Amino acid sequence: MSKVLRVIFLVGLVLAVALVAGCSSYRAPSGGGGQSGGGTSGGTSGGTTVTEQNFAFSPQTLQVKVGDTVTFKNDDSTAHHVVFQAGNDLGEQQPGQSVTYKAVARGSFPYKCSIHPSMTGTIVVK
Ligand SMILES: [Cu+2]
Repeated sequence: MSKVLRVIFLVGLVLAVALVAGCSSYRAPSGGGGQSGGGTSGGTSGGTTVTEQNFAFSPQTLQVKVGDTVTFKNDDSTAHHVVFQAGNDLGEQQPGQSVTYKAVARGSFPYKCSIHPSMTGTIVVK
């Protein structure tokens, strides 16, 4: 009897957690409207720094060489979390924090912010 109650309680708990998680991941930056493309049209550039600002990566496409270290700098007032399509997870960055990504192989490496999926970018390694 009490075992059954405990199972019911646990199921309820799991559902509540799932609900909360679902709600919080639903929240998206819907402000603005006409912000498609970002500041630098096209947005391909050299250098080794990607700035996270206004819920966008700048430049959106960064070209580097094998062996370069790319720095992602969070210049926003909210946390971002860079995750590469290939699996590299750079972790969550609080405002003002930087993380680095080492370009070890040639290719095109798309990534996005796992908190704000509309934030996407690509590192092109030559
Ligand atoms: Cu983000």
